[in-house]
Amino acid sequence: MDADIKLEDATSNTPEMGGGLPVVQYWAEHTLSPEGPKLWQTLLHKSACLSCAWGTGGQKGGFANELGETMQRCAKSVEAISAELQPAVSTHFFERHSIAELQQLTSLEADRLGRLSFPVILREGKSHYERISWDEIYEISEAGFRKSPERVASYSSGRSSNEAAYLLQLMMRSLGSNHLADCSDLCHVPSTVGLKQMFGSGTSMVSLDSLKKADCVVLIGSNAPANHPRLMNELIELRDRGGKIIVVNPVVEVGLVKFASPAFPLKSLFTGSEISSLYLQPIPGSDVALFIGIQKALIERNLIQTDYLCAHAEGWEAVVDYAGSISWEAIAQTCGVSQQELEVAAEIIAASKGVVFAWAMGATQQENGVDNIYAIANTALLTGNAGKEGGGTMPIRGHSNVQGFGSMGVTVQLKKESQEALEKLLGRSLNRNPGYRARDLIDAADAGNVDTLICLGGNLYAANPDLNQAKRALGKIDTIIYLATKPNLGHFHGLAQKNTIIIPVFNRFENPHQTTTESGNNFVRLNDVGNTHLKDADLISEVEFLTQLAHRILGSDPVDWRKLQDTKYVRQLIAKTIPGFEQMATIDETKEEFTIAGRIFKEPKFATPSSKANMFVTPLPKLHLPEAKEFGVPESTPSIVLALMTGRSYSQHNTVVYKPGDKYRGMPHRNCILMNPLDAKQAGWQEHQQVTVQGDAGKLENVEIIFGGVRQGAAMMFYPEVNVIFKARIDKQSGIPAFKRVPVVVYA
Ligand SMILES: Nc1nc2c(c(=O)[nH]1)N[C@H]1C(S)=C(S)[C@@H](COP(=O)(O)OP(=O)(O)OC[C@H]3O[C@@H](n4cnc5c(=O)[nH]c(N)nc54)[C@H](O)[C@@H]3O)O[C@H]1N2
Ligand SMILES: Nc1nc2c(c(=O)[nH]1)N[C@H]1C(S)=C(S)[C@@H](COP(=O)(O)OP(=O)(O)OC[C@H]3O[C@@H](n4cnc5c(=O)[nH]c(N)nc54)[C@H](O)[C@@H]3O)O[C@H]1N2
Ligand code: SF4
Ligand SMILES: [Mo]
Repeated sequence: MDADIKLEDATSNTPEMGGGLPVVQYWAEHTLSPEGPKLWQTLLHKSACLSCAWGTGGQKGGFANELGETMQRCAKSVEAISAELQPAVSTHFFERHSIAELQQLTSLEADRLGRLSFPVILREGKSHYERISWDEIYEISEAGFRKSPERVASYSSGRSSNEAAYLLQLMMRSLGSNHLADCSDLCHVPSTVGLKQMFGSGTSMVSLDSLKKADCVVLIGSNAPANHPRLMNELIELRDRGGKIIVVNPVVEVGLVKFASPAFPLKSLFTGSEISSLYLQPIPGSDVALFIGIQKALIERNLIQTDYLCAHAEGWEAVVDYAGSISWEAIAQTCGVSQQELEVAAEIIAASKGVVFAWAMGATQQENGVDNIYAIANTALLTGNAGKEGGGTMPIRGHSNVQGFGSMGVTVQLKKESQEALEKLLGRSLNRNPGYRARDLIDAADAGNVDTLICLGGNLYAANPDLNQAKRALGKIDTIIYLATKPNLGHFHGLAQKNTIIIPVFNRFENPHQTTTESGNNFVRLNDVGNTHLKDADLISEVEFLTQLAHRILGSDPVDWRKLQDTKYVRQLIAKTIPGFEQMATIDETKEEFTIAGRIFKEPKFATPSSKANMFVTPLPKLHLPEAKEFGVPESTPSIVLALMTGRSYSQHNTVVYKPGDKYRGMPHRNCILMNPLDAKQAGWQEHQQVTVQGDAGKLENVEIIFGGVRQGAAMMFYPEVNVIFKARIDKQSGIPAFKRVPVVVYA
């Protein structure tokens, strides 16, 4: 930790540990409330948790992980379920409230309107959404998708099922479009791109049972206590068996220092468990430099595994040479972490038997996101920690089925095997033009190149940087079809030029069909059918809508879309066309959930043509912040330029806010900026003072300063609100926007 930051000062507003009694209290409040019985029923339903990709629940029961260990449901799961169990938006709501009024709602207010329970349309020139018949929905949608394939697109978010995802891509590819933008384009796309290059497989190579054998975890850019709470159980157990945890994060997240998990009530609920053994606080966006430093320390101490590298890796000599050629001064200056600390990290890693390198958005949402993945995985390889029991690379995935979407072919980089299998199925070659990723889609729409867009869940508008651009871009699309469970900001701001349709769908635990999902650990879950609490609701399943639409546009040859309304047949197609999913063919009979073949590497034999890992040199990033005057702030105004990290508060799920504040960071509401006390004091400001925070696309005013354990020169704010102030700066290798290093100027 930086010598100049005292954790006590920075975190005087926060609880002394993550998790703890507030979590139990939250459970009790909800499960004992009037919604309690339905909540319990849903928690016990045999389906995967809606919230994160850790993937609790399924056939082994609502509380079990894939190894059958129970007590694995967290409060975030309850939060997600309870939002879905809200009553319906009232029948006359949209007649009574104009778009202008709806646009005044905050994310939380939009979500609190309740569940969508009937389809609506906003027609060109009209001020209100109105109810629409299914016939007209299909007419408009069909006309929309009969446009040129290059001008139709989809966006999706990883809460829907594998079956819906598969059908979406099959419909789009049958139409001749590759424009399958997905939330992963804003999330783990650098992990997918980077890991595929290196290991031939774009997902985690570590299974849960292998993680349980690790004696060291390097946790990079993850706020797991809030976003993947059950991963904390694994970290607690690792510390209990004498293992070490190195945290890499510019912010001291209190739950990564100490965490009290309700899964270990006697042991830890009151005292908490120590999590980090070493806490490194780099400058935002500098992780490549930090890992080059660790590599350099390993090389200088002769701690790299040369025999392993010779046998199992290509390109390692260049990586070693590069780390050797960069000076310690340049490394320490770029990442803001001292040589000494990096040497300690290197020694811990080298002394451990099995090291898992795990990361989330702090590593991926950067202008050099793919280089971050390379640098992390290079470090794993240099120490022989890829392809072994208890070691490896582990991206911590986001949405509960986001990884399944990628596997199902909702990606602009379709696997060769799948492409060939789909071509065989469709009896013709697929479009080879690269499709739009999420950011390309916004830019293409802004340039007037998109006529029709279907959004399978999500909130494309609010998930993007530069909300004014996103709004303008979506406004140039003729027809937008949103399939959603609950209203969100996108439905009120992301409006098409002619027709915006919102179609209410069943969620995972209500679905009339069996569905499957895939966790971040490559484990496929089978979700039982369910029913909805909504009375007289006119909901549709995603599978039914997609197959009906595809049938209208494409007929029944070569694909009999209507037959695919029975999802068993979709699973049979998946088994035939998606490598590693062969077991899908029998899952309906066996009910056996399974680990996808060819992804978990317990031996250093990878999925590349040579079976060796490919290593790539990662250039030291040149991090530069503009001066205040470049933002147009005069020198006479006291100001400070900071690297702003944007992310999630404790009680939100992506663009959907459940509760305003974040008690674990001491931030009482959403219009706060978490700052280092020294930065604020140097600018002459007090805690709780209000400031303006300005980026290159706009500003937010009356932002309250909160002192926190964030390193000097950096700050943190919450999305989606903050997305109005900055433009996208993109990683050229993966197309992801740099949400975690936004240059801003702050002034009073
Ligand atoms: N409850 C809940 N669970 C969720 C979600 C949710 O919104 N709510 N969202 C889901 C989704 S889609 C995702 S992608 C995941 C997100 O899970 P996370 O990635 O854990 O979430 P973020 O809030 O984006 O921030 C991650 C961390 O990155 C750190 N960070 C910022 N910049 C840097 C940097 O330059 N370097 C390093 N090393 N660290 C940095 C931040 O301080 C923060 O602690 O969670 C999933 N689970
Ligand atoms: N500044 C900043 N911006 C970011 C990020 C950041 O860290 N900082 N993170 C990025 C990341 S990692 C992600 S993943 C994106 C998230 O982007 P998205 O995935 O696009 O957004 P969500 O907020 O998760 O979408 C929520 C909506 O999904 C709908 N929904 C929920 N369940 C279902 C279902 O079963 N079916 C259907 N059809 N709809 C459903 C509901 O209507 C709900 O309102 O945001 C990105 N944007
Ligand atoms: S860790 Fe993730 S998958 Fe498991 S219960 Fe919590 S939110 Fe659900
Ligand atoms: Mo995400």
